[in-house]
Amino acid sequence: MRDKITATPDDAFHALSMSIRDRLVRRWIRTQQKYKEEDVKRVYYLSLEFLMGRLLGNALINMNFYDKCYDILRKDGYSLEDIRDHEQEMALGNGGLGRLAACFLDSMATLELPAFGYGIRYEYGIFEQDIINGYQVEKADNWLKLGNPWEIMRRNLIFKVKFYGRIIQDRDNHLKFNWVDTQDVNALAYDIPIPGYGTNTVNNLRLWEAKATSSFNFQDFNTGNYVAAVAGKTDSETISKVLYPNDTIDKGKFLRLKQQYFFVSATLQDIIRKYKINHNTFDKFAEKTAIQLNDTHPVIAIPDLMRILIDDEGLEWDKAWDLTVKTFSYTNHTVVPEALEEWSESIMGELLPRHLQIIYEINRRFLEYVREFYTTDNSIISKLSIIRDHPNKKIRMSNLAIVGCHTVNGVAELHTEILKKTIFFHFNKIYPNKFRNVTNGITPRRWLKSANPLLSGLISEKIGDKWVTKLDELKKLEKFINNKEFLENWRGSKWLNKKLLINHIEKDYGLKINPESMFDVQIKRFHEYKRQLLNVLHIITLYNRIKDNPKKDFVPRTIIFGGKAAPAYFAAKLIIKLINSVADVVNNDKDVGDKLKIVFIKNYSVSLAEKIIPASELSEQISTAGFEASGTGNMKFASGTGNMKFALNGALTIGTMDGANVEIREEVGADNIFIFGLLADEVVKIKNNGYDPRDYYQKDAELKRVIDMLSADYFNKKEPGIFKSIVDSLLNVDYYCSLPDYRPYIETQDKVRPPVHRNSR
Ligand code: NBG
Repeated sequence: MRDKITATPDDAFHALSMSIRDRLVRRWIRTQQKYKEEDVKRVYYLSLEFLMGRLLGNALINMNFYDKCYDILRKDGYSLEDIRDHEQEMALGNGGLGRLAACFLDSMATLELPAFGYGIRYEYGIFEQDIINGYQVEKADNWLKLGNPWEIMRRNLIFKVKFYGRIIQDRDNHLKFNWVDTQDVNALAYDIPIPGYGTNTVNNLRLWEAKATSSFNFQDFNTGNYVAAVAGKTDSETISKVLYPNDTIDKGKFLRLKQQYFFVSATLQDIIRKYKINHNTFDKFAEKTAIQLNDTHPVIAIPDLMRILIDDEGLEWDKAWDLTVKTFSYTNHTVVPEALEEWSESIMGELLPRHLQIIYEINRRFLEYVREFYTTDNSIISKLSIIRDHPNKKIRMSNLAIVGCHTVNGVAELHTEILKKTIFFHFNKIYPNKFRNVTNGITPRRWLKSANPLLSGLISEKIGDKWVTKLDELKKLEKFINNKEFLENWRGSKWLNKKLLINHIEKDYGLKINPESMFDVQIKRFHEYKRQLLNVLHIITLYNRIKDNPKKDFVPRTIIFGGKAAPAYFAAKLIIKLINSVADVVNNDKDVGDKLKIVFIKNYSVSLAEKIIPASELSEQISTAGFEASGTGNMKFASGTGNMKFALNGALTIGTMDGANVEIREEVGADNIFIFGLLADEVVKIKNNGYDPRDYYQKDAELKRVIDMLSADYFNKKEPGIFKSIVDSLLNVDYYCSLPDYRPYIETQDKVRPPVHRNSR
């Protein structure tokens, strides 16, 4: 018990959240009851990642209670903003894939769809990033240490998940197998309410925690071996301990396959339990159940449903297969072939022997079909096979997904086309209607209404607030395109948002930022294909120009970076160090002054994105064309906003013809997005022709000078040689085509004009 004097801000956060959750629980129970009574078709979104961010502000906004709550608290001497800042982030995801899952939950609840999210309740989310001497240092994200007021433990909802063991053919039915001598782990459910905006619908996100089936091995315990006795318990509970911090590539890790099957098995048992409340047979299963697989991570669900239907429920193979394909669909999030998940056959066979057997049977039947109706060419067949034979046997999870789902979608038009024309070419020929595009989107509740109250207030004042659920409404703003007062207020809001971000930067980094400078922002995971390095080449170019000509008129810029690199991804981590080294020199150079500042905001997260994006004026979406499946950061203010010319005074985009940029250009018009660089097919062509990056280096004096400075340790005098691998890779390989895109990028950057600020006119 605390009173007003002893209560900490954290206490205030917990008290407020609990009382808001209480209000949600009533609606939540009603929603779930209604789904049950009406026996609706349910959609289950299975994802190994949910990058939810903070929940309090979002809940208040969706319940239409934010302003009222704000006033009540203020009267009591509390600030809602401060309280919100005390919420630990729910950072159970790496990047776009996990954030997309979170946005979908918000949208589905708002659309009142009977949707259920399923995932893992990781004890540790994505690592916390610190920057020490310019280098990324990882720390554990102990987000649950103070408890989580949003989750409700369902102590009666526990499922047993089996691993290892062996299989025995059923004596009476040769198609059935019994999976015995297994090592079991319990999955315990935790529920998080997902309120829709402006509706009474409250959906559910169910996350599983791993619990040992029995706490001790009594044999060991009795012989005095206490540590060995509890070791088994800790071992099984490590399954839900920590989120894998890689994005894009997570290959071959045993624990990760365990995580995948753990949450899939518990989820399918739960789905079937719910189905059986209203049904005695499986006849209607596919009519009542849609399961969306977020990337290949939950694809083991396909053989698992087959196993349940055949071994536990006694269905024939054909019937089980028909239901399975009609139930599942799969979203692909990457075209990089080396990033597609594969599991070694021996690992799969050891951990999930029955599943491996089922996968072989699925593959046998599929290849039989291919030979009969498509081709007998073995080189094509070996590409289509779910099992890869060479150099060692692997299960290709994407091939399994395509065969076992009724629909496969890419996440932007270009991406879907690349899937159909390249990596899944033959699959698309075999199943011409299976591939579909669903371009990623974002929830305007979090990314506009909540993150940018100034701008959203302004918008609602002019056109009402229907835009919060129907972004097309924003088109109505075109009427005000020449309205002086509106434009003035628009600029004012951007100015204030920049000031808020400046406060944050000055407080945390001790840097003085020029509010008149253009805020040029690249926030996303660090990956070579995203080309933060190209951005650095631009920065050094600007630096040289200022140094050469300090008196010349120059568009001042503050260039902001944020993002984490996978802990084992050396090249990406070195780019973080490079940015910080360049920042050190540029920010402290008297000739540069406030014309150019570089800020690396550490520990980039959903809540930091909510602070940075409203203040940004130029968004960098500069991946090598063909590599970024979609990009969700780029959509924050662009997608669906129609031809908002006045976006010229908001955030512009500079980018390649990649991912969703292509569609965004159609939406916002070519004058609100600066496009440059090689197209996806040109990237392929130039690589096939074996281009030499040194040609670009030799022919472009400005570029040569930049690279020579890196070779000469200009930015790292105290640590000579550390950037050698960057220079070597640029000049000798340049896999991501930074050199061919350098000149077009620089020329396009030169054209970007800053928005006009209130105070600068
Ligand atoms: C990522 C892509 C992004 C895309 C998100 C969400 C993976 C495997 N892929 O371009 O790199 O925006 O998925 O679809 O995380």
